[in-house]
Amino acid sequence: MKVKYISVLLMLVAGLAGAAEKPNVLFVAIDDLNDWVGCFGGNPQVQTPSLDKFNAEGGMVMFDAHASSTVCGPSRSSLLTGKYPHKTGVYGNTTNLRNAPKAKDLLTLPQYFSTHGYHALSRGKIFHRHPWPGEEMGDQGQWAFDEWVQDKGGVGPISKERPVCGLPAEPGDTSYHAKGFDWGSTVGNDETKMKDYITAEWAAEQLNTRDFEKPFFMAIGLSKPHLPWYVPQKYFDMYPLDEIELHKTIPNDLEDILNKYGKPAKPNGTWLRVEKAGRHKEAVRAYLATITFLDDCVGVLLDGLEQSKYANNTIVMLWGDHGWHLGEKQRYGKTMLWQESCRVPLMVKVPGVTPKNKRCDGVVNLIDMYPTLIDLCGLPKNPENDGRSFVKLLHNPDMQWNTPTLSDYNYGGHRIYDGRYSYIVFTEKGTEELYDHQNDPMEWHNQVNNPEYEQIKERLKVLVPTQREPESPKN
Ligand SMILES: [Ca+2]
Ligand SMILES: [Ca+2]
Repeated sequence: MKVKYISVLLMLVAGLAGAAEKPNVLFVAIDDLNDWVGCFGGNPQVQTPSLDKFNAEGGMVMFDAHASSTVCGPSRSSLLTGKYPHKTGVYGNTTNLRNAPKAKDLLTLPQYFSTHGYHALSRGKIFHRHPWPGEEMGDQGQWAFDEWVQDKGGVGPISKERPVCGLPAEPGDTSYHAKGFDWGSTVGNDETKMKDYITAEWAAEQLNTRDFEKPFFMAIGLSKPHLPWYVPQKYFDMYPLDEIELHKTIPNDLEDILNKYGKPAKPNGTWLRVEKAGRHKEAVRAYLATITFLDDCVGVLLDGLEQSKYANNTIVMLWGDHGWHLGEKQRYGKTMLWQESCRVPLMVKVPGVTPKNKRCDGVVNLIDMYPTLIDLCGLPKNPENDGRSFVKLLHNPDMQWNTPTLSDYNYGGHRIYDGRYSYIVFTEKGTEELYDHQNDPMEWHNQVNNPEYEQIKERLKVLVPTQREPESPKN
C-alpha cells in the first residue's frame, strides 16, 4: 500500500514537472504586412526598429515563407485548421470554416493547445470575422479559445471627407478598394488610442501581472497595415514624400500573362486610378507609415514579454497572413498567386534554440506553423495536418529545406514554389506561368512556353492537387 502511495505521488510530481516544462506560445498575427520589414529587406526605406530588434534577440527571419492562400479568410482558416483550402472548400472571405462540411469538425490550433493542457487566450484578429446568428460582433473565432477578449479602440482620421486621400473610385466600382483604399492622419496624433496599441498593451499587461496555472497559448492579432492607412501624422512625417522611392517595375510586365479566365492580364482598378492621379509615392508612403505604427505596437507587445517572467520559456511565432502588391504587376492589393501576394514575413523565436540576428532561407508555409508549434511543445501529432513541422530547420537553419510548397487561391488556382521556381496554374482554363527566381526575382519573365524550362515545369506540375473540394456555403 505504502509503495503504491509513493509511486502515485512520484507520478504526480513527475506530471507537474512535465507541465512546468512545457513552453508557452505567443502567436502574433499581422494583417496584410508584406516583406517591407527592415530585417527582410523588402524595402530599404522602411523603419521597423522593433521587428529588427526582435531579430537581433533571436526572432529568426524565415525569409522564404509563403501563405497557403492569399487573402485573409482562407489564409487564416487554412493555417488555423491545418488544412489547405482545396481540401476544405474554404476559398474566400465569405466562407466561414464553421459552415464547411470538411472543416467544421477539425480542431483548430488554439483548440488543440487547449485540449492538451494549455490555456488558450486571445485578443485581436486571429480568425477572419464572419456574420453569425446570435453573435452581435460576429463570429471572430471566440469559440476556439478558453478566454477571448473583444478588441476595441481606434481613432478616425482628421478629415470627415471620404476618401480622405481625395482619390475617388471609378464610377460603378463597388469593390472593397473603392472606399477602403484610403489614407490620412488621425485625430490627436496619439498612437496609444489606436486599437492595435491597446491590444498590444493588454497582452503586455497579462504577461506582467498574471500567474498562469497552465502553460499558455496567447494569440494576439494586430490589424495594421491592413487598409485604410489612417495613422498619426508623425508616422507620415517619418517618410518625406520627395524621398520616397518606388519599386522598379517594367511597363510590359503583364503582356506575357493570361489571367484565370484565359484573358490577357490587366492592371487592377486601384493601380489605374493611382497611376492616373500620379500618386504612387503617396500610396507607398502611407503603407510605410502604417507599417512603422504597427512596428511600434509590436514593440509594446515584445518588450512586454521581454520584461515578464515568461521571457525565457515562451516561443514567439509572428506572421503576416499574405503579401501585398504596391505597384508590382501593376496592382495594389493581394489575392494573386505571384510572389508579392504569396510571400509573407514569418519570424520565430525559440528561446535557447534560434540564433540572434539570423535569417533562414528554408522554404516554409504558414500551414506548417500548426505542426511545428505542437512539435516544439511536445504535443502529439495531429494526423489532420497538411503542413509539416520545420522544427529540424529551426535547430539547423542552414540545412537544405526546399520541398516544394503550395499556395491556393479560389477554386482551381494553385502555385507550387520550391525556393527557385514558381509554377502557377488556374485549372479552369488551364492558364499557366513559370518563373525562375534565380535570375528573375520580380517574376517579370514568364517562362512557361520556353522549351528550356519544360522539365522544370513538368516536375512542378505533377505536384498540383488533382482533387478539389467545391466551394463551401457562403455566410
Ligand atoms: Ca490579411
Ligand atoms: Ca511579364
